[in-house]
Parts: sequence; C-alpha cells; structure tokens
Amino acid sequence: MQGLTPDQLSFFQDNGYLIIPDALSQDTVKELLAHTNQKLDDFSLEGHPMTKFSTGGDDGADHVGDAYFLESGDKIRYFFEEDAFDASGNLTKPKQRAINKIGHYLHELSPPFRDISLSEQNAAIAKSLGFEDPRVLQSMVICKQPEIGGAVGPHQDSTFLYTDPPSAVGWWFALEDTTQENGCLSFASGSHKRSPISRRFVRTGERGKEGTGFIENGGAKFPAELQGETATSGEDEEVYTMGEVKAGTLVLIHGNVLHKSEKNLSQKSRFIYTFHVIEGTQKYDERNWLQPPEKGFSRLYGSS
Ligand SMILES: O=C(O)CCC(=O)C(=O)O
Repeated sequence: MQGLTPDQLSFFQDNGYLIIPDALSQDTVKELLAHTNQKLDDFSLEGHPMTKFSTGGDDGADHVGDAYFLESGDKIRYFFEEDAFDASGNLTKPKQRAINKIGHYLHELSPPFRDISLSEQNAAIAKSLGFEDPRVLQSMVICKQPEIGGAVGPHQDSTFLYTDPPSAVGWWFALEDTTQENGCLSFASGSHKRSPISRRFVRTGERGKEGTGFIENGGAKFPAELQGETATSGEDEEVYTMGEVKAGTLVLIHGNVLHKSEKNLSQKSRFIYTFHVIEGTQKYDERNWLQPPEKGFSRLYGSS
C-alpha cells in the first residue's frame, strides 16, 4: 500500500494539515451515507437522555460531559444539535435532522466504518507520518445539520486526546461536499509549530457526578518532532484558510494545528466521518475524557 508522497508529507509538515482528494470512491461514500441514515432512522428516542453536543462556547465551561457522553468511548451513541430544541426543551426537527454527531466507537462496531478506519491504506499513511504503534480512537460522524448545524470553535485535537508528548492526528473524511455555506473546515496554516497544547480537556468530579473541564497542561506542549518550538502568536491573531472539499476527500489534521468550522445555516447537510490516531508507545493520560476500552485502543498495524 502506498503511503504519502514526499510532497504530501512535506505539505503536512509545513502546514499542519493535508487534503487528499478521492481517498474514498463515490460508491463507498454512498454506502457510508446510507449506513449513517439507517442508523439515524433506527436509534430510539425512548430512554435517551437527550444529551446535546456542546463545545461550551469560548471558555468551554459548559462542554458536554454527562455519563452518556463519558461512557461512549466503546459504544455508538447519538448527541443532539444544541439548536434542535425550543425554549421548552421540545425537539423542533425530526430526530434524523436533529443529531449533531454519532460516536465514538464506529471504527469497531460499524462494519463499513471499520473498513475505512482500520485499513492497510491508513496504516501506510500512519507509517509515512512516523507512527510506531498507531492506535485509533474517538470515531464519529459529524452531521452539521441544515439550518441548525453547530459551529466548532478554534481548537487543537491534542487538547482532547493528550499523550505526553502530544501525538494525535485526525483523519477526517468528507461524506458530502463541504463548502463555506454548510460549514467546511478551516485551518490556521502552520499553527502546529507556534501553538502549544497549553490546556487539556479532562474528566472531573466523582462517579455519579462526573463532568469535564479544562486544566493547564503541565506536560509536553509540542510533539516529539517539534520539541523546542515556542509560542509565537496568540490564537486570536491567526488567519484561517478555508478547506472546501468534495465528498470522498480525506483531510489529515495535526494534533497541534488550530482548526474550526462555522455554523451551518444553509439547507444542505454536511456529513463527515472522522477518527483520531495517537502514538501507542507514548503515555495516554488517565484524565483524558476518553479512556481506553477493555481491550485497549484499536491497533492500526496488523489490524486488517
Ligand atoms: O467537522 C468539524 O466541523 C470539526 C471536526 C474537528 O474539528 C475535529 O474532529 O477535530
């Protein structure tokens, strides 16, 4: 299997992201969308805690963190758009059009998503990126629904999936065309070299009263290959490059690069599938919101 070309690798190293068109065939995209829509039809509202996916605004104070969320690392669960409810808490959209994301174990429990996650192709890409023991975690379909699709503010993925030193890389597949109108990704190009992981998103509280919050990061702030880099700009000064892509495109996202997506107020959904990879040889923090399933995080080498 072919990994990244030298030009692709050098673009990723310089910019902190890489766009790879046609990584999935249009037939595969169709199958993944049909599978996702079936899941949205099938899940039940009965007994559902109606957990909304919230990033908690600018300071993250109200980031989602209930048991339904915290225990989703080895399950397939459904999180609602914040704007899918009226003032009395009733859904204003059919359930299929109200879900913000489905997560976080599709890469093991859903056969079509497993096929495009634990694949030889992805193992070859991980090898090009220098991973020794790449482990897959936190897979999700993000729906970004028409009219109410929530924004995702500027963030770095290693804040959420912290290893010491940081090692996360996101694999992000467009299942529909993404545009400025429906909330495509945008990137602060090169920010992985100037933006330290200064905060971490962790579990807080005791069992039964669990929550999540941000703490200061006392560990390494840049990955091994970028040790010695220092912060040279504030988050607020970054300029973002739009990443409009076609369905079937794979985008690789460095764990230190600042990226975001805006609200979707258009009439078109923006379904994507994403998972993350961390270096299994490095210490995965025991306070991270997502903890390993009993059998450990899924190996990419030797998995298929
Ligand atoms: O798809 C999006 O809008 C945001 C995804 C993202 O930022 C991530 O998975 O890290």
